[in-house]
Amino acid sequence: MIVLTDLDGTLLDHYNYSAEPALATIRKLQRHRIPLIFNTSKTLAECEALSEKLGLSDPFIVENGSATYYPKRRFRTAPAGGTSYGAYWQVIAGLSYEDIRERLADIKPDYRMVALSDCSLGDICASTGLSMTAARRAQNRQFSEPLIWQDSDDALQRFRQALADKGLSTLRGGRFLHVLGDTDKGKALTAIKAVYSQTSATVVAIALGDGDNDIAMLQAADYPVLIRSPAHALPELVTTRPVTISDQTGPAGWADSIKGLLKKL
Ligand code: 2M8
Ligand code: MG
Ligand code: MG
Repeated sequence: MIVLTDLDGTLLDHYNYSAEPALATIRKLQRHRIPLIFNTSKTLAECEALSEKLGLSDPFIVENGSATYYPKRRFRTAPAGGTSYGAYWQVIAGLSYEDIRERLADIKPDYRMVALSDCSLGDICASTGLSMTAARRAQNRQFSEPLIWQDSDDALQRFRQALADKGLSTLRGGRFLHVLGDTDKGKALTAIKAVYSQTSATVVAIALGDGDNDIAMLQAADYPVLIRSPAHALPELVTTRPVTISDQTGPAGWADSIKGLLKKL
């Protein structure tokens, strides 16, 4: 069994980014040697810091499926497509940040939006509730550009088409609209499940998320879990698999849902 989880609004509280209500359940997964894999909009720098804080040593998938980092101390040899990146094997599925910025540059002036990378650190802290250190890690992007969309829904449709013509796609997170290459959290789940399947006979994937950008991951999972949000409605999930919907929001709902599934499976 493997567990893939979104971070903001799922394992972490939407407002204060705390995982506290989930800590005992994280330890339970560790005792059972069940990998806990972040699958998030966040950056490598953000994932590394959180992974260390929570005492984890599992892989993580960053920037909405754009790249997966496998710690070398857990994975002796490179997974398919992996190249050495410091203490990790890096498998890239998306486009580089520079490439995205370049493709976006021609389209951007036609719409009203602000890119995260053009915001001051103070503005990021104010709009997200992140600390200065955390905001710096969020700005350290490799594969995607989060935008604060300020234009109409009609304009958004045209923007999406213009992006598609340039090989870019968009995904909606809790606060930002993310521009990235042709990838998502679902493709990343399928790829990492294949890696685990090389060493285990049956790999079952539980996935937990609260937002639109989690839908592809939840559809690719064996046991999808929708986590309620204090800030927005549940996203619409169409699947034939048994869906768990948390009663509580954020990390408290995360913990209850995992405990329920562990009892059942
Ligand atoms: C952004 O990601 C969240 C994920 O749902 C969002 O779109 O609201 C990213 O910039 C991430 O790196 C950052 O930590 C987060 C902070 O709220 O916002
Ligand atoms: Mg989320
Ligand atoms: Mg997210």
